[in-house]
Amino acid sequence: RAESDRHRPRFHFTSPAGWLNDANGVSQRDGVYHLFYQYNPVEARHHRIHWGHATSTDLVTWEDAPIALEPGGPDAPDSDGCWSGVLVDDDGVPTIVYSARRGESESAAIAVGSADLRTWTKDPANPVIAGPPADLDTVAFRDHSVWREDGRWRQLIGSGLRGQGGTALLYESDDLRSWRYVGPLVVGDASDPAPGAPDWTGTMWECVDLFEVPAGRAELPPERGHALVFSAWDEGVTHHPLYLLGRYEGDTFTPAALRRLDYGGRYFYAPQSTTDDHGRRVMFGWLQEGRSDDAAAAAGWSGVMSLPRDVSAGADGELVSAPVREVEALRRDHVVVEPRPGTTVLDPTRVDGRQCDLVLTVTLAPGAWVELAVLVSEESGEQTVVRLDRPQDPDLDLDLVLDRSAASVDPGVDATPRSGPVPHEDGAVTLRVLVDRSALEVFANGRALTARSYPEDPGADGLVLRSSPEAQVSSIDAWSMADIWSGPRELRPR
Ligand code: DQQ
Repeated sequence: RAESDRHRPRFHFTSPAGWLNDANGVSQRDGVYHLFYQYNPVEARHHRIHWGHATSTDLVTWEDAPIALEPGGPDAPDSDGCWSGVLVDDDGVPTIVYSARRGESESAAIAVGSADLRTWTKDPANPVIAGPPADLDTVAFRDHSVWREDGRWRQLIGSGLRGQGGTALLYESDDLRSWRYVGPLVVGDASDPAPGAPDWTGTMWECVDLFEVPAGRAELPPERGHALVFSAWDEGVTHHPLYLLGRYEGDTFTPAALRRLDYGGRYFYAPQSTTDDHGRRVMFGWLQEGRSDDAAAAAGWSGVMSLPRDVSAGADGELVSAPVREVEALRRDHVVVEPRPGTTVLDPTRVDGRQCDLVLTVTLAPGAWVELAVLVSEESGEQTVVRLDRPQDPDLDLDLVLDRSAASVDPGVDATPRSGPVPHEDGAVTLRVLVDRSALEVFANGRALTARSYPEDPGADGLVLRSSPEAQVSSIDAWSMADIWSGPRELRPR
């Protein structure tokens, strides 16, 4: 079974067994990166969630650490799960702030770690916040963004105000244990944009993450200096990650713009980020499955962690992301392909199409298009197509489209399209596509589109470039990517 599962990624982080979802406690301490994650080590479904833990010194290869948190006994506030949260440094003491789950009830809890972060002790006084403020009619109460400011702690907890929209509730504390409710930092409007829109803000915000936008290439006006990232949720449905650009000051966040963080929608869900020693904003997101629960259960694993992303402001001040440059260390066997007009087939003996990094520089005249088909099988006709279209109106953004209509002959996998706008100057675009078995990460001028694809043909490793005559593809740089485990990562169910 799982060892031979051809859909299991080889250079993305996956859990050693069972189920993985959100990134938690994303941080760097004494030079070491820590990635905790929502984890069910027993089976590949979301149930009795633990905190898994892995460490890395290079953001590329990972070493498993012992499970950090597991659900408490029948009377504990976290008897049904230790849900998402963060890791902070409390004057030298590593401290986790997480959501305790018992039945449907949600509260905030803490645990302190040994200096090596391998042993965790839950606070006997948990929960430290028993639930949402009694006078608010809330939709859910979970996930945490915690920071130090002006000599005290502040924290946001994701929630929704019934009849209004998603929100982040602001609290403050001197000691991480006793918290004072301040108020909603900002409240979304669940009626605008409309439900179903790709930037619908949902009725509840999961995994709120507030940070100062790293300036990157832009001069940031103060009214757009902060980003509040959240994942729009409604009635048990995980919709998509969004962010507000705005200004955080005092007890409020004044939004200036609402944007989509990743055009893959729920395939890059519940991201969490931290500032590392290089001053980068490093972000991880959860690549959900696009196959059925039964298929994941049969495989014995579910969920992939994204490559770490370096997130900063693009030239227009909006967030752009790219895999951290450390990922390039996995590149092998550089191939430069001179594209031909029309169709170019990449030589499968020179690039491993199941596991590769592809970079294209393209200039699209108005009306031009280019598409890169990956995971192509001539036998089954399967192909996953990444496409860029330039509208006739030269002032409009490019359209980035992921077409999975022929991605798999398995009717049980998600084939819905994904798309979003890509800003450009005179049609110039750098397109980067990373394929890792079923995991796909696409970046076009810094706009990300993440998804999953599950061809049935084990030999679906073809790479084909097609373009219209008005498209100029100057070059294709292609690399096979190394495994980060020695061979496929074996499952080690507990
Ligand atoms: N996943 C966690 C929650 C969070 C959700 C539970 C987002 O804390 O709201 O596993 O995917």
